[in-house]
Amino acid sequence: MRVLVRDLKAHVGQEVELLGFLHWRRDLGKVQFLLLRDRSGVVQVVTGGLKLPLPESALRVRGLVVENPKAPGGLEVQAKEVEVLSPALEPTPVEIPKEEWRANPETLLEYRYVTLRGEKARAPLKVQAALVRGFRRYLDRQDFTEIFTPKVVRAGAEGGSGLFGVDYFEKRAYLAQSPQLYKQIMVGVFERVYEVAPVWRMEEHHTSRHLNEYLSLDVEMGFIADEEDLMRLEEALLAEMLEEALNTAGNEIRLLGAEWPSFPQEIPRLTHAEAKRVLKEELGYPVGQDLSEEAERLLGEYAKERWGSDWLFVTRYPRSVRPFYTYPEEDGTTRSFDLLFRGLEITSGGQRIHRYEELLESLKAKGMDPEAFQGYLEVFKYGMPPHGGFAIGAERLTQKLLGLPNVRYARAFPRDRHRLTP
Ligand code: AMO
Repeated sequence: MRVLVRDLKAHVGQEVELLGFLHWRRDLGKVQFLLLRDRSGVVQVVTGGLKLPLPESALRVRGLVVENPKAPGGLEVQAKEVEVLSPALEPTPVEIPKEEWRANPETLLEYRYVTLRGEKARAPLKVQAALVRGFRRYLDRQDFTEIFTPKVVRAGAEGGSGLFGVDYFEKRAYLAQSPQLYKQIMVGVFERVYEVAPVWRMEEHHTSRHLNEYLSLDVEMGFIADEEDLMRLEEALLAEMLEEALNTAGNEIRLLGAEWPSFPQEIPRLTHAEAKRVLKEELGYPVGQDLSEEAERLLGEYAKERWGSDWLFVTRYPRSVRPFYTYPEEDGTTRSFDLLFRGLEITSGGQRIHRYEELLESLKAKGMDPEAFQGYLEVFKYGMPPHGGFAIGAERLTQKLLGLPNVRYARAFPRDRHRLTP
């Protein structure tokens, strides 16, 4: 019977068939020990008189499941037959089971097509898939519709810089920085929408939290009262995402020794003005309008200390630091928020301007060319409801949840300033 490694316990004393990869091998002459890895885990296999192929070869093993307290996981398979389905032709560039993925990032990323097979390397991707599943499931239940917007676009939605140009026949086009404008248009269609898709940012940063291509989890909702509705939605949404990850990727979370966050019913909120005051007066770290990486880290610590929370909403950013579509208040602030998780910004969002004239004004005030936003502006002549939304950076959330040293480990094939392969 064909079984997965994780189900072996139920088959002690029986003969089973396993399919997987040669994770590790040790040849003692008469007997050979090998570890077989499949999508669910790793198990020890003992065999005799066999010339084992190189690690990572694809194998089919038939054998008897026995208990062995000395074997990892307490079980072992005594092989009756080992078939090499496809032999590895070369030794792997790094040893997969020992992969010290914290130790040599460049090598690990360079050979990502095979280093990703390591249990620790692949774990964040499994957790991320679960987070995305929770995201979709919660929003589906709340009557949101999943949308698929173009990724080759006429103009950038998040400000002029940071766009990758593309040749689009005789025209200049760009890779989408976000689905912002399209998700707003789609609010006029479905009222509640979401999208899970990659976005591109041409940023020179070489930091542990920036990618040039990342997965954006976008939400947009119509007929809201204000940005408070959005923050409440995000609280419930995140709770379900975390729950789904814990329920379906618990092994991966444990393997990485991640400290799962407390999830407060209500995430504490701090206005931008108040955050600045706290930074200056209580933490001795004066800042300008933009909250630097360090400022966000300090606010994260502050939230932990003051409220025991890993999460913090910073709200009401000044107009000068938010995009043109953000809903302004009379006092120069906006109905906007960022969500910091353990001191890292994982979400930006807010209410949007929903009236044509105001939007036009706002574009001009930011020195942007309304021409470039034609297809978007038009829709505001046709009755757009008060609306707003937010976007979660999937890799950043995964990184912080799992305590990964770098956001690159939360993406299978990261694109950064110097990396375009594999
Ligand atoms: P913003 O530009 O703040 O907002 O992006 C939203 C979230 O995306 C993540 N993020 C990144 N992750 C990895 N590498 C990057 N270079 C990077 N840049 C951003 C962050 C960030 O919080 N349209 C708005 C969202 C909205 O208002 O709905 C937007 O794109 O987690």
